[in-house]
Amino acid sequence: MNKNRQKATSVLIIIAMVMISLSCSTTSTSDLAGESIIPKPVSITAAQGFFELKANAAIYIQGESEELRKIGNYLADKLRPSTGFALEVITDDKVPGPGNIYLSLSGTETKPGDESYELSITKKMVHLSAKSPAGLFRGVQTIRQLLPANIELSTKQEGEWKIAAGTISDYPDYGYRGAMLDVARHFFIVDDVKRYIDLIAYYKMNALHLHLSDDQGWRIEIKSWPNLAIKGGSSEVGGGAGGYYTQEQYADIVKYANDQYITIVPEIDMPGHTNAILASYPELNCNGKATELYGGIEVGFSTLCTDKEITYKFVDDVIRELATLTTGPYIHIGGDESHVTKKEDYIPFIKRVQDIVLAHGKLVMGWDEISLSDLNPNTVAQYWSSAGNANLAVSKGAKILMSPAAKTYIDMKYDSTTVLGQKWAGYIEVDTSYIWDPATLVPGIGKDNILGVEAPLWTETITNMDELEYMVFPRLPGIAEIGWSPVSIRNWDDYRIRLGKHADRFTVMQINYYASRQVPWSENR
Ligand code: TNX
Repeated sequence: MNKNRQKATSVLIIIAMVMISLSCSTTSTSDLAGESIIPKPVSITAAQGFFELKANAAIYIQGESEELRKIGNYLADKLRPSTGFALEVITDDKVPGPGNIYLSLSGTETKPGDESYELSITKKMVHLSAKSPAGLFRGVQTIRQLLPANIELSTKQEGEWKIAAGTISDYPDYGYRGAMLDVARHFFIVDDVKRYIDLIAYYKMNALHLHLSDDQGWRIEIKSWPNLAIKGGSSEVGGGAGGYYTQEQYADIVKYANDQYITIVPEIDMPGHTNAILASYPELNCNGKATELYGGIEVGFSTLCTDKEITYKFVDDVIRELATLTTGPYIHIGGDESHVTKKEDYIPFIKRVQDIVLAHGKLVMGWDEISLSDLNPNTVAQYWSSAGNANLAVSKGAKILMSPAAKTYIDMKYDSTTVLGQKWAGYIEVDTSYIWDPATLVPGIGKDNILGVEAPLWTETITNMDELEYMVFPRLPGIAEIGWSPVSIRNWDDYRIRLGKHADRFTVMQINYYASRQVPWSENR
């Protein structure tokens, strides 16, 4: 080769290298600010380069705390199967050397359950720090979402595990971000509930409200009233066998949720939506006769007998047992659609039930109708349909949990072609469920009045996990974002693109989702 040809060849090689590096710079690992994180973090600053997780990496946790070790183990469990790396979890007070992930607590927790976190990614290290373990757990979800989607697979993958460099500073807009699952209309077994917990945790939600009783079924063992579960648990919509959680199983669900910094809010709906109770104990009916079990989907036809003293003994026993199983602050007393309870009976009933809940050391949540009664301080009214009720609750000093049916009822059909679901609150396409602001939706109710947001899934038409996931995804990530990300950084055009990129994650996590045409999905379906 003569000198000139040598020169030409090296120029070509240099051009090729530049082109390769340019094309690499368009991959997702090059720009932290361009990553598709849901909920969108409050602030992201991108830097040059990336961190690469390699086989010799370990997860260091600061100090000897059992709780932090658990979070380290959780992260390791998520990353080990697909990377095939050992990812030892090491407790050490020293900042680790290069190549590792480091979880540490910093500063002082200003309020209990502070969920803020800071994530710093450099070529040398991924450092997640937070004021509380809950904040670390939320930050871990960000780390998962920053790695390639294949990180969620359960078998070893070939591939590079890179995270773009930069810093993220993040915290939630609302303290309560929840989902509700109706296990009364159709029963869902413990493993299903655990999967649902895993899925909502991925989007940084922190509450799961379980609708444990309704006309069609009673789902929690109560030792002092055993027939509730035995008889009342034996039915569901459509005539299926139903089911219930033993107290041990229920405690297991609560613990499983708590380990992911999710609070379980149990609901016993009363005085309406009570046919399963009335079928199990004749003495709770005004006429003393048990009703038939019910497998239909009508609402508003049943009521506890509010004049009988035994009704309050029943409520007291149930709430006492439930309170001992409840680690979170709230017990939900329902109170919705009591169409056959006279108003003059409903009002004192709700007042008395609130007092019972408080006497057992818990705070009250109830659907927005409870605002017709006196409300104890700290009672939360869950707005679902009546702006008047929600305003009344606020005027009585209550906070509001926002679950507007026309936006957050994820049992509503997406459009006229959706087979599952109902449509009484309207069709809810992905944009409809995303484009709203809790603080301005209901005139008279502002941010200071709002505890948070919750997406209820009623299950009259939903019978299994595949169907559940189809209704939940992709609307739930959007509602999680509404609860977490400030309205100033939320925007549908940006969100739909980020959501589209989550298709790969849905696929590897085997989530059955509705591929709305409003969203540019990242994979061909
Ligand atoms: C209304 S929302 C109900 C539920 C139904 C739901 C169906 C609320 C407090 N009550 O009993 O399951 O509609 O979408």
